[in-house]
Parts: sequence; structure tokens; C-alpha cells
Amino acid sequence: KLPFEALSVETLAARLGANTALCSHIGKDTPRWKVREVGDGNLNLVFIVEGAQGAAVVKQALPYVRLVGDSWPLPLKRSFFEYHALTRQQARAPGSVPAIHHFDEGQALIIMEYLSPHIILRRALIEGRQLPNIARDIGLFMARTLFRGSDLSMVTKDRKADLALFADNVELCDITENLVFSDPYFDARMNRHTSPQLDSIVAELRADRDLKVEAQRLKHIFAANAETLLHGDLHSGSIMVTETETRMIDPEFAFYGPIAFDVGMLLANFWMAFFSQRGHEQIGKRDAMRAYLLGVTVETWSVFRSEFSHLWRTERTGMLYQKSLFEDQGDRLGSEQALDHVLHQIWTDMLGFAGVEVHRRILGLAHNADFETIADADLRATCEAKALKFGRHIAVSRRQIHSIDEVNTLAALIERE
Ligand code: SR1
Ligand code: MG
Repeated sequence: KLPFEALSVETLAARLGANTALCSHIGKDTPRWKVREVGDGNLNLVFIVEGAQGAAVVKQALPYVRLVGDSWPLPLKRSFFEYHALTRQQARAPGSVPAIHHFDEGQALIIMEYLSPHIILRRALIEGRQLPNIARDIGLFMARTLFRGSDLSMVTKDRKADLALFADNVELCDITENLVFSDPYFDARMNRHTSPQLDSIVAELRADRDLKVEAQRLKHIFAANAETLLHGDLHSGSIMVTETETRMIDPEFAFYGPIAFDVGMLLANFWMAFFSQRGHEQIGKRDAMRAYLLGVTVETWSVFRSEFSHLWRTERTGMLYQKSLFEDQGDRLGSEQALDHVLHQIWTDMLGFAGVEVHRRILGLAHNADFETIADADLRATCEAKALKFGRHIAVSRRQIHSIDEVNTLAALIERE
């Protein structure tokens, strides 16, 4: 077994030229391979390799956080979790993730399908593109993976084994636990808000006891509720799209956590896209885009809810809320009552997770391009301030908010202020 070595554009063909999986997809003629490094995420190397017969993606973990450098070591085993999460997502929501061609644990690399002409969803939204299928595709993906990875569906023994497998993804959970739930709310070393115009709002949020208590309650839910196998980092930078296709990528943060986490993180990214639109008006008027984005949140939640309910009624084979206690006794209403409870809990926690996700993307270490690409600093700060206010409201008042229309009415009000 060779020791780990990071690939480079120069070494990739020599290192992987004999890899049969790669050669069978792109061809063996290594001198003709064209290699580009395209990774723009915070953690890994991503290469596109084109050969005479096709192209593939080679993704390799580095032993440190790419965004920060080798002062922040990070285990290579995250590619093991990514690989295993992708295989489970493919089984539970077929066609929703890239096909895997090969996994090399020692070199922490995954060779997978090159998605083309897909682009990152976040980029498409910044460009003002209204994609007709994302809400449906992502809503279905979340419902299917989150339901089918839980005790509502799985054989208990299998789920417990899987729980143990993913329990070792400690360092990536630790990133989320700190970066999402704690750092934004105190003067943490790695925080960086890029708009000094926000200083007074930041001070206000850090002095906001209700918000800090809520963030810690959410952290508690995140850490202590091993409900299902999460994607773990489901934001608009983890989704690739064309006009008609949607694929989820990058599940290296996968672990067993609360169903509401993926849903909340995802919707937060649509709401951030909404609040950032004013900053992208030079590319075109954004009223229609704002309406589109709020529509996407409504549809995503509605598709998630109805598919989750459908699976509840048709695939509830796990040890939770067993059919033998309800339907088999002729008690259909009992089963529906339990479903309402479960969905209500997901709804309430989803809003909380969405609120803290908005905060951490503006105040913490890892920002997002929706705001960062707004060149005018005052305009950027205006957009960010509105998003922060929105995030605070949905996190703290989550138990008093009863519908997605209510949330979107609030978002529209804050946006117009
Ligand atoms: C140090 S990693 C920062 C962020 O990048 C990833 O995409 C996750 O969102 C993580 O929180
Ligand atoms: Mg990622």
C-alpha cells in the first residue's frame, strides 16, 4: 500500500494511468489526457480529467483544510465517509448523485462521473437563472434519503451498524458544531465578517441571550439526535444543475443527525440567495428572481413534506411507529397523528437550523459567494444585515411560525425595509 500523496495536474496521469476504472471511462492514452484542477470548495482537490473516450472527476481529500492551510489538519478518512454516503444516497434516491467509478481509501480519492454541462447551483442563482426542477428534485432527494436512512425504514440492526460506521466522522461534525452553532455568537478566532458596516449588528447578536440559548439548543439537537444519515453539508454549493437535471455532491460531512438539519441548511441557502439579489441587479432586474426563490422554498418544503408523508404511509418498515400498532389495528388516524408530530418537529427545528446557517455564512469562517461576489461594500452589508435579521427571527421564534408563507412574508418585509 503506497503512502498518501496529494495529486497534482502534473502527476495525475502518471499516478492514475493504470487505473482500470478511470481508463475504462476516459481511455488509456494517458499522453492525451487533459487534466484541470477545479476545486473551489473549502477542503479538497478536484480534478477534471479528459481523455479520448470521455471525462471523469477525481476528487482527493487533503490532510488539512484547504481554505486555511496545513495549520488546520483534517483526517483523510472524510473521503471514506463521502464514498459510503454516496453509495447510500444512490440506493435511496437513485439518479440523484454522480456515479462512482472507483474509491481508493489509502489515497483518499474518489473517481466519479463528470457532470456536464452542469454548474454549481449557487452560481446559477447568482447569474439569475430560474431552474424549473430544483425544488422538486431536491425535495424528493431529501425526503427519500432522510426517510430511508432512518429507523422509520431501516432494519434496526443495519441502522445501528451504519450509525457506528459514520460515528467516526468526528472531525467534520466538530467543524459544524463549532462553525455553525457557536463561533458566530462570540469573538471566535476564525470569524471574519467582510463588511465592517456590520459591526454594530454583530455586537447586538452576540449580546442576544435568546439567540445564543436557541443556537445552543439547536447544537444539542444536532449532536444528540442520531435520527438519520444526513448529507451534512447540503447547501447550494453542494448541488450541480442543468436546466433540467439536479445532482447532489460532496456528502463528506455525512453522519447520523436530525432530519431537519439538511432541510434547514438547504432552505437557508435559498433565503440567502433571496437576500443577495439586490447586490446582483447589475446583471439584470431581480424582482422575478426574488419571487422565484421564495417559490422554490415553498415548493421544496411542500415536495419534501408530501414525499416524506408518502413514504411514511407506504414504506414504514422500521421499528418506529410500527404499522402493527396502528394500521393493522384499523387505527389509520393514529398513524396520521404520529406523522403530524414528526413533521411538526422537523418544521420547527428546520427553521432553527436555517437561522443559524444564515448567521454563520456571514459572520463565521466559511462565507458564500451569494454575498461575497457583491462588489459594492455598502450594498453587500445592506443585504447581509437583512439576512442576519431574518436569521435571528426564524431561529428564535421558530415555535411561533406555522407556515412557509409566513416565513416568506417576513423575508419580503425585511427585504423591502
Ligand atoms: C473548514 S470547512 C468550512 C465549511 O466548508 C464546508 O463546505 C462546510 O460547509 C464547512 O462548514
Ligand atoms: Mg463541500
